[in-house]
Amino acid sequence: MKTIYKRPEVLTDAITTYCGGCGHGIVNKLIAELVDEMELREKGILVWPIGCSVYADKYYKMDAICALHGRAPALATGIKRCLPDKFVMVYQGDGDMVSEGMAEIMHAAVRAENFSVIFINNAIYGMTGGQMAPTTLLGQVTSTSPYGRTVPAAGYPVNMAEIMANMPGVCYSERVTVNTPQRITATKKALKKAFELQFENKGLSFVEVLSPCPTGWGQKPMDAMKWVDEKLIPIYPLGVFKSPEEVSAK
Ligand SMILES: Cc1ncc(C[n+]2csc(CCOP(=O)(O)OP(=O)(O)O)c2C)c(N)n1
Ligand code: SF4
Repeated sequence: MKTIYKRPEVLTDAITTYCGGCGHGIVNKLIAELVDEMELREKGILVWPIGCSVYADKYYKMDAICALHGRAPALATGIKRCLPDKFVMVYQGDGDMVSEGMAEIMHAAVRAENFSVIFINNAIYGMTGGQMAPTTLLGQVTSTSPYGRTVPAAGYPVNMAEIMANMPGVCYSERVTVNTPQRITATKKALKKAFELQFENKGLSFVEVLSPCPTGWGQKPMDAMKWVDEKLIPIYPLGVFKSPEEVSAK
């Protein structure tokens, strides 16, 4: 009988710690599928963050390391510069990247480091109990903004995909989401492109994924999927903000 679907071979038997309806689980599986399809298992090193993905190194049968808070791009820089033939992927949440480690991602982009970055934007600190993150929306109620985020108290949400697109050292920046089957397919395509560009040595490739966090948002999984459409996408529009075609046309 023809196999039309199977569990990615790179995955271990570990049960993930993600909540039901969490976007991390979907993106983690897309990464596993791409590792299998692109034969990255032997040549890849995955750099994981602090946050709900902190245990992700246990999910893949391949080399991986967990970086301290926000430091994944700095750690990946060392790995990639020492082992330039390796495929290096960085994975970070919004608290980890934009709050704890904004300097690291910005300087990695400034230096045009040649690795791929997946940025999981769920507009909240998931792991530690739903606190406000730099990506939290104005008016969004979190455990540390019980009356909603305001500009005088906490400033504006940060649009990372647009910021990264403006950095000369970044070759590709796209924002995607995983709240429908079609968009999950589009996310896989974006990740594949980011991974492929690394083999062309064009600089940092960046994919932001709007990711539901039903637990942190205090919503049921299906409501969280709808909330992505209703609240997140208007502030964080989907799309390609920079592609190598544009870079070479300049
Ligand atoms: C220096 C330091 N600051 C903060 C924390 C607490 N902490 C651990 S994970 C995390 C944020 C995780 O949020 P995010 O990166 O958005 O990932 P998510 O859990 O939502 O996937 C924080 C604040 C810590 N352990 N150490
Ligand atoms: S708290 Fe949120 S981000 Fe963390 S595993 Fe649960 S749903 Fe996912």
